[in-house]
Amino acid sequence: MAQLLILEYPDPRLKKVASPVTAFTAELQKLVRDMAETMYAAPGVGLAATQVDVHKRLLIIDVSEARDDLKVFVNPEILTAEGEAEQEEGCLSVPGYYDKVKRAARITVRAQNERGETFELAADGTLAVCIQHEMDHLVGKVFVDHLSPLKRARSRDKLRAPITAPMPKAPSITPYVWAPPCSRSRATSGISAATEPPAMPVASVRPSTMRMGGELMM
Ligand code: K1U
Ligand code: ZN
Repeated sequence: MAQLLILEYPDPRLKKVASPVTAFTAELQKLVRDMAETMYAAPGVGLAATQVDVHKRLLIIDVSEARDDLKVFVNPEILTAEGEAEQEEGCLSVPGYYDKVKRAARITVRAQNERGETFELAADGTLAVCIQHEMDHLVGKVFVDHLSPLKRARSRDKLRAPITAPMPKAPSITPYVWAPPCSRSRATSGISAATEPPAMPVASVRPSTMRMGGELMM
């Protein structure tokens, strides 16, 4: 199995429309396994093939607490949709941004599994939200596309913004063995606030925005 790279908004490849799966091959089954490994590692509750740059109508979901109920939807279609529900959503392609989106409260879906067998499923709650969210990916839509232009710009800015974290400077004469804050806490380090080095804001860029030879993508 392999973990796949998840595309991040506003990568233009997230806008591609997926085409139907016509061959239920060992290659498709490997893609399902790799997507599952990627989703569980992220961690996420769903993943669409579009997000890993495969433009086929395939998505996976596991909303179970035990993370042991993987659902595979190939060529999914919504048969019925009713009611309205507004729930906070996140997206592995828009890391760190969450917002409420209005969707149908109850849906029925027809899809095939990875072996090509057709099934129908009625869903409500988080499963219904997640299926609709993942099906949007298959037509090139990300959840922030449901938001106002202002909120969408905010989500884009959040992905672009450097993270400002307090990072103590190592003193020149150390009365204790200095370690960066990630490897100790004030409670466990045994040093008081008075002896701790002053906090200094240091801009750091999250690694996901540094792909493409270290160049910022947005
Ligand atoms: O990127 C994705 O499409 C996956 C996304 C699915 C989703 C989440 C919430 C509402 C609608 C759709 C995620 O999984 S984001 C991460 C997340 O919500 C989560 C991760 C671990 C445990 C519980 C939730
Ligand atoms: Zn998503």
